[in-house]
Amino acid sequence: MISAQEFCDILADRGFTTASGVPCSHFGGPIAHLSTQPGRYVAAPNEGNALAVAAGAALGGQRAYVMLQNSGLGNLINPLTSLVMTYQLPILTFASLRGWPDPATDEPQHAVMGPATHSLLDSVGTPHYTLHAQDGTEQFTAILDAAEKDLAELRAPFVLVERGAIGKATSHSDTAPEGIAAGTAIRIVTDAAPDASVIATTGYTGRDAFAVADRPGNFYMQGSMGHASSLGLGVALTHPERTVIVLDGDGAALMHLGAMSMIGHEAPANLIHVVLDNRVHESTGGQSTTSDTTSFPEVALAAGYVGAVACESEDALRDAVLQAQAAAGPHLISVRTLPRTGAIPPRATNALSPQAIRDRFQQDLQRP
Ligand SMILES: Cc1ncc(C[n+]2csc(CCOP(=O)(O)OP(=O)(O)O)c2C)c(N)n1
Repeated sequence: MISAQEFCDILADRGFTTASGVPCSHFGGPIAHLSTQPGRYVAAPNEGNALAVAAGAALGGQRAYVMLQNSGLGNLINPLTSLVMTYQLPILTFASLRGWPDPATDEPQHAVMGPATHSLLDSVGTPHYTLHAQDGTEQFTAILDAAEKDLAELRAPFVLVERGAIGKATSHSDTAPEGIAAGTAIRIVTDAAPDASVIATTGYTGRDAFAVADRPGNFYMQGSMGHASSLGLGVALTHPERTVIVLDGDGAALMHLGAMSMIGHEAPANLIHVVLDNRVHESTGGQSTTSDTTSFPEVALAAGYVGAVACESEDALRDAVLQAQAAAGPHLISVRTLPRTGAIPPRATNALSPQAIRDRFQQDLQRP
């Protein structure tokens, strides 16, 4: 293992002074380390944006690198192939290896991408190296030496990073957290809408929802970060008689913010989009999102939602959910939530297979 500081310093010594990315817990250390120094890390909403930021930096004459979870390769493959490889921009990318080498030791949402990561990069013809958990600075330096040759040939090498290959660093925030506990907020929403179908975004939100308010009408969306509201739209359009609630995270909502324009345009009267805004990617270690400078209610109203409110208290949240059910939507409810404390509850897929989650959700939709 190399430490987070070593990772960043070795890259900085080679002229890679800035980075962009979307968090994976594998990169929690470097992101926390870089985030303490202004201008060294651009927190991107999705992996394609991160790569394009690095491409822009390369155009501007700077060396930047990208960090992402391999589940985000889908977001990145378009700008990789059509921008970076087409214009031959030398970018260095670090991708984690969730679901690899043995997908059975990881969560089900990584089972397809884990074993496919190396061959996916092979299929687009971009070079890649693997940083193993036991590797030290010597191996890391050798990998970077090889990657430098690719960069000199205007290629875009990837370094695939095993779990535990890079050390952790503690992230800290100067601002005191405020808001409602996430589990409490979820319970308030589901209690106020007992007949609703509920779609919970990936990460801790789905775990909390499973712990505090499991019911057959809940769909726990592990993976597909940022697509909970689009899935909710599809369900809402198919079942206009049913209230559909999306429990989103700020990081996830920002990842595919364009979904809000689609929802505003389609205007499903029965959709309530709840954003649990804790200002961080808590599920991957608490890296900041950019939600402190984005107002979800204002975005929603500008995108065509019928109603949008920010709730500061438990009573306000309860009232907002009741009112949203009484009037045609789509509605957005934004709630400031606190960082979780104590043990995080287990994932729904510890108890239910993805297929069981699908089947009971579909059966529940048939309920009169
Ligand atoms: C495409 C993609 N990129 C990255 C991840 C890794 N990931 C899982 S949960 C998560 C954070 C989600 O943040 P947010 O929506 O704010 O919810 P919170 O964790 O704060 O509850 C991230 C980055 C992922 N699952 N998918």
